[in-house]
Amino acid sequence: MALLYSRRLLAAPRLAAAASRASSWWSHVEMGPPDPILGVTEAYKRDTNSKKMNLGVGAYRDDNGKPYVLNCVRKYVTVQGISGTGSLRIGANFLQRFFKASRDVYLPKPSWGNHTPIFRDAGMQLQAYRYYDPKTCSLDFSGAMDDISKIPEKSIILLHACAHNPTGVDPRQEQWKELAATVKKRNLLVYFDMAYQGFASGDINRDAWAVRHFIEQGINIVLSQSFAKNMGLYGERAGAFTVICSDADEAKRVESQLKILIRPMYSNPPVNGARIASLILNTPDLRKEWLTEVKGMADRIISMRTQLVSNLKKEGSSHNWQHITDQIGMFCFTGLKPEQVERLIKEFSVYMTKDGRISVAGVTSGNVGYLAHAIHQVTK
Ligand code: PGU
Repeated sequence: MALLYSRRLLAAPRLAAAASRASSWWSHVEMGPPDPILGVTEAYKRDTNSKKMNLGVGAYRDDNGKPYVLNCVRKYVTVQGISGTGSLRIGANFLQRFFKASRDVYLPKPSWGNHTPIFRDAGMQLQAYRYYDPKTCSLDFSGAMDDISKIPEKSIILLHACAHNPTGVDPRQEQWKELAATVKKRNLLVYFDMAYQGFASGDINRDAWAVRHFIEQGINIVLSQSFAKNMGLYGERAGAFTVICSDADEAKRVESQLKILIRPMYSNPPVNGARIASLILNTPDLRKEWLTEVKGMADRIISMRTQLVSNLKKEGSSHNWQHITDQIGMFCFTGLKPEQVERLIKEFSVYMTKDGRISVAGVTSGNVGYLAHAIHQVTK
């Protein structure tokens, strides 16, 4: 395939040169044997007999001899989006156009800053539910459950699938179960934002647990995914928006409307990042290497959390910094106040968002000591 392709590309301009060449470097190259399995298909394709049968390749066919797409696969409609942000925006516009039950989208307090303009610009209304307790720097689970159980039926709730941004605080599996039960009882539409799959635990399957649990519970979710972080494809803008439908027919209808939505926005997404992502996911060796690298990235972040805390102790800080190691994912919600953040920036050139969030990905064994020193100076 690659050879044919390059020959096609090169044939015309090289033609004259080829005519004057005495011999080729490759004249000794013999015809290779056909592949024992795929070669059968090639021979089958060349055959003109109308009764021909291909019993060579082990790929399932239906009773009409056609490739069979499993029904459970047909229930997913996935469209490629422009990274996480673009995929969220497709979803927001889709809800605005087709979710007739409500305009209200409930975000965790706090949430990623861009969620608000994404949904607002798509014509939705933003509401909030309690999520984080600044006093304990951890999940306010009872507050969240209390608020969620009062959300009007058939509203939309946004959940961070894993590695919540900016707090680094996720529900535990038992808490996700309770949450799913309440969401089901209230008949809410769940919008999962999954921008950090792999960064919470280092394991992409474990990080997909909540999304899968909701689907297993029969909750028809929508999902935005980004491959920016877990594949390091930031500039490629590879992402996806998925709607879980109740049957294949519904999926077809939803897909047709998503295409209609996307056509006037940007017509088609760029192919390069998506090709890289699909190659990694579908090539066993690359997939294995990728999973190891994701774990490596997550582990380095975890080790920086530990080193930051031990360096703070070394500095003589008497505060309880346990939340730094308790929190997960790329971010740590330090609990630093805006004036302390300002001092860190002005006096130490340590930059972070005003809400006291640090991207632990930016901490290294070379600068963790300096960071701990700076934090200690503004918090003692
Ligand atoms: N959803 C969440 C929860 C995010 O944190 C981000 C990126 C996205 C979606 C969007 O991902 P993209 O694939 O990059 O479109 N948040 C990062 C990146 C900076 C930004 O704000 O775009 C962050 O630092 O919060």
